[in-house]
Amino acid sequence: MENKNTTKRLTNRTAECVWDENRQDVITPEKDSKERQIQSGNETSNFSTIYSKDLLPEKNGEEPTKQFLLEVVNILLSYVNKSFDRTSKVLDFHYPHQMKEGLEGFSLDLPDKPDNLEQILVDCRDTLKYGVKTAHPRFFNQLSTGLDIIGLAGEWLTSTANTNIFTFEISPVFLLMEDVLLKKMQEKIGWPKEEGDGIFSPGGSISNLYSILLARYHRFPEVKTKGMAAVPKLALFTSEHSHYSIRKAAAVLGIGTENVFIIKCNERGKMIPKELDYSIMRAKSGGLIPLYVNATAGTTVYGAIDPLHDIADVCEKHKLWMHVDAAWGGGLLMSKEHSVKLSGIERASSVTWNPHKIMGVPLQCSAILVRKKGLLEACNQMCAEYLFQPDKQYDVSYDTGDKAIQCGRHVDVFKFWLMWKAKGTEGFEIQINKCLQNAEYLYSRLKERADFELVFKSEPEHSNVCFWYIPPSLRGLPHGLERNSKLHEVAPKIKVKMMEKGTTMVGYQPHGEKVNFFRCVFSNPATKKVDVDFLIEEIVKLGHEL
Ligand code: ABU
Repeated sequence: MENKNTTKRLTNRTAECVWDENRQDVITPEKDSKERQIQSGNETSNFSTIYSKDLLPEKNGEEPTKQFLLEVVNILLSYVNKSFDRTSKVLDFHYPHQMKEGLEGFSLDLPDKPDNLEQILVDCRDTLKYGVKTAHPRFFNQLSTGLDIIGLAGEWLTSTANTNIFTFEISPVFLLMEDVLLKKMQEKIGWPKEEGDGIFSPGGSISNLYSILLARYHRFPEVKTKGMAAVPKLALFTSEHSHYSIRKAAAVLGIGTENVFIIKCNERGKMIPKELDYSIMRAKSGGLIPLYVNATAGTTVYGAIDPLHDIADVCEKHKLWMHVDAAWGGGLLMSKEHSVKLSGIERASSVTWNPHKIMGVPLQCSAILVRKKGLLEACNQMCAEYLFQPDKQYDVSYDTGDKAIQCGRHVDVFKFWLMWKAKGTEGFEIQINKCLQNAEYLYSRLKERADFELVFKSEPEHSNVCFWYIPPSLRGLPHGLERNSKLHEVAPKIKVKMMEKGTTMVGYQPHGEKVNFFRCVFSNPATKKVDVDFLIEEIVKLGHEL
């Protein structure tokens, strides 16, 4: 499985290594020959004779560990540089069967005998090579894009610390950082200082699940011990443009997707508060107990922000829990220019906010923020004695892990805390404003062109721009079924070519009665106007013959 490129690359590595002179001084003839190979700079065969068992904590494992990790860093640095390089591809696409068959020495099969570290390094490099460069300035496919270098350092440090964020005992620094971040986020939401609680969770869907769990426990605390048999038939409300995780959480929590009432939106994708009011009354007259309303601040496809004050009024009228799913829109709270769009969020009982989206924190980083202090713990606490001993030597209120529905929890806060330190609040503001400026630019470019149609005519509220490309063959057709069915095929056909060519990536989907259209989202601060122009021209190039 010799790979010429790898051998060449590993040989070149010699010049890049920083040797530890002190370590070389203490080499003795008895030392392991592998270590001597490394220190003599005999690089070509180095890693091919070294195995993971030779690394720390193995005796004399310091030097091979250092050289191995330096090589890994070289691979990662090369990837980081390529990710930001406009002349490199966004992806080197291969179909699943091609990957499974194995590509140029890259095999997914797992061996019984260990592979040597040369192969492990090749595997690291190839894993990145055949993946997608989500930090590329021309990757517009997802809400989470970009690569923040400080955030990356934070993630590396987190993995190196390799601890679990459930008790102060084993995460003293990270737990206090989590507390600091949650308080800052609550302040941005606008809750009074004496209120507010929260926890970081593994993604927006889980944060949304927490919100329903809390709403149910708040109204029917007996559910914790007696289960759903002790609870009347509940009704939840969310808009037709909201995220599917609300319905999924209803299924998980035993409420049932049929008891999630889907509220109509206006043409801009915003929930219509009157429709919400009618729907709540209909649910009541059908014998259900309305419990919870999810308002969305930044819908997944349109980027629409529901009218939060009007929805809060309806919730107050019917005494319902108001949750705001601001997974996507929460970042706008960091911008003086755009935070006003979320006015009313301070009236919510709970908020989902994903810093791993437009704030650019490396995946994953999502918070569920709850206005009522103590509710999270009361709802989820199980007091496992082996972990949450009440007689520890410190204030055990810092053992926040029992607020979570998980036991083990990844540390998602350090990279976020480090980024906030490195940018300041104003750095996030600049970054977010830039993303929205890119969206405004794309919107204004498309508006003036005859070969594109915008899905909604008004200016973007967030950084989503939704549009159809109309190839010449469809331009003369009258609007109707035939045109729609042809138009429905355009975006997927362009997307296939785009993936195979690897120059850019943008998502598409149908929505309601609207046939397949592109959704371009901006969350990467590396993207510039030139990339927006590139996207437009690339779509035209790939689609004009269709
Ligand atoms: N709500 C999860 C992210 C969806 C997206 O990136 O399009």
